[in-house]
Amino acid sequence: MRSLVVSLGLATAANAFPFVSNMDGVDSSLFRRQQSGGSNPGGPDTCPFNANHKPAAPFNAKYPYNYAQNGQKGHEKGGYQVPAPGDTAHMFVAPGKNDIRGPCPGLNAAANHNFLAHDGVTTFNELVDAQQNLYNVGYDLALLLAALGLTLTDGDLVTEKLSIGCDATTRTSFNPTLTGSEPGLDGHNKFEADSSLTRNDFFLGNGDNFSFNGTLFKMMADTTGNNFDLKGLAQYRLQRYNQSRAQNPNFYFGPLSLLLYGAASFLYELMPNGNHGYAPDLETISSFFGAQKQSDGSYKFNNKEKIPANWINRVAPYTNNDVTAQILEMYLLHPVLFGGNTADGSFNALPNFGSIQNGMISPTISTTNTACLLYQLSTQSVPSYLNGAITPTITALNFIASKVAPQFANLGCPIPLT
Ligand code: HEM
Ligand SMILES: *[C@@H]1O[C@H](CO)[C@@H](O)[C@H](O)[C@H]1NC(C)=O
Ligand SMILES: *[C@@H]1O[C@H](CO)[C@@H](O)[C@H](O)[C@H]1NC(C)=O
Ligand SMILES: CC(=O)N[C@H]1CO[C@H](CO)[C@@H](O)[C@@H]1O
Repeated sequence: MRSLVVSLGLATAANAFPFVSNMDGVDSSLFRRQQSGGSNPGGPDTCPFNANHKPAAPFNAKYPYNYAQNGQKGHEKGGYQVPAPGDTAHMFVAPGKNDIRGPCPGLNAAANHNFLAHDGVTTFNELVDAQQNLYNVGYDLALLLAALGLTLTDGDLVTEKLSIGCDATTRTSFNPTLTGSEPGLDGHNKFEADSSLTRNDFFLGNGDNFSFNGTLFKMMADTTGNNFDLKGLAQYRLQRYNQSRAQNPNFYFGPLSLLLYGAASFLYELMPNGNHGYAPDLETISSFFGAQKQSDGSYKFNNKEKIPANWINRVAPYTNNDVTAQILEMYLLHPVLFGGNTADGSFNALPNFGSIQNGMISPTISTTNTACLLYQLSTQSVPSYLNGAITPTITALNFIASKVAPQFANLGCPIPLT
């Protein structure tokens, strides 16, 4: 009943990474390092438990936002203030010690404003509604991200529940014995990847790759000149790639890392404030990230990932096509090799995967490949670290087929048969 199979067998490894089978003494401890079970950071033992789970606050007739509810398509018309003046149901409430928060500032802020369940145990429908009502994410992208969240992290495809941070299997799973653990968004190398903007690499953080790191936030602010735009973030992503590749012996930059470019685009596409001329400025970005500047110029996390005051969301919906275009543009400003560091200290390029050929995305990538770029991540076996692959199960493919595929069918993406 697990939504994904992480195959670690050598046969699969040899398939996904032909060079692995030629390597002496493949270190099998590398397999285990990705599991954040038990009392490890992100594991179930230390994951907060809120006995008083309350679902997200839905919109109401007085404060309708984008009219998105029950996972359905809303109006896709932004340009309004969030939270609406007077709407106490979506006021900021800082997370308590029993609330789960994770690696995504966008979802953390949504939970702090009750657009997602405040305890951080959310559902597919809440994710789809919140993205539309709060950020004016287009329906197609809202569906894709929510589906990736559920399937790539072993969220529960029966209850459609997902933890936005650590392992909360006892609350997300319909039957923990059958499903096994559902690690939530903290789960490494599925959705959570190395060389994030403000999170440590899994290996460098002793397994904590989801907490805010103020040194990295400062580096991002400095590199972009406090203006978190496409050019600046492209440069910063290159710096982070270089840094991880040089310092993290277990660095892995696989196809899912494409999502990091997508997330970086959210800073200048989804977070900017209409009352600031939609500039991705320091004040706005600091508020969403909960980054508090100290008197010595450094940054500390204030545990208040918050929609800025008097914030007006974007006018046009941010769609699949929009985010794909930004991912490609940002990557192509500073193209880097996909692949990973290996035990012998060398770097191995990723074998061909979709639009990634010879370890790179070509600037002449075809229109179809472009459109299908993100869809492939949800429907194909994705190389996950050097000796494994994440293979969607039939259940996951069925889930994707019912939720997401209709949006892609007419783009000509290969729809897998289940
Ligand atoms: C269902 C929808 C979403 C899911 C499942 C999701 C999940 C994630 C995950 C797992 C990460 C960590 C990736 C990594 O660093 O390795 C992440 C990062 C990020 N997300 Fe989301 N996200 C969603 C929607 C959003 C939205 C709507 C926004 C913006 C408003 C957003 C903004 C960001 C940003 C800026 C980062 C980068 C943080 C950093 O690297 O420091 N996300 N998201
Ligand atoms: C934050 O990131 C920097 C740069 O990678 C690193 O040196 C530092 O140890 C990290 N801090 C924490 C608290 O993990
Ligand atoms: C990243 O590394 C490449 C190759 O080593 C180098 O050419 C480039 O200058 C580096 N860039 C940054 C921003 O660190
Ligand atoms: C296990 C571990 O190293 N945790 C650290 C990760 O980073 C945060 C800050 O970003 C620290 O507070 C943790 O101690």
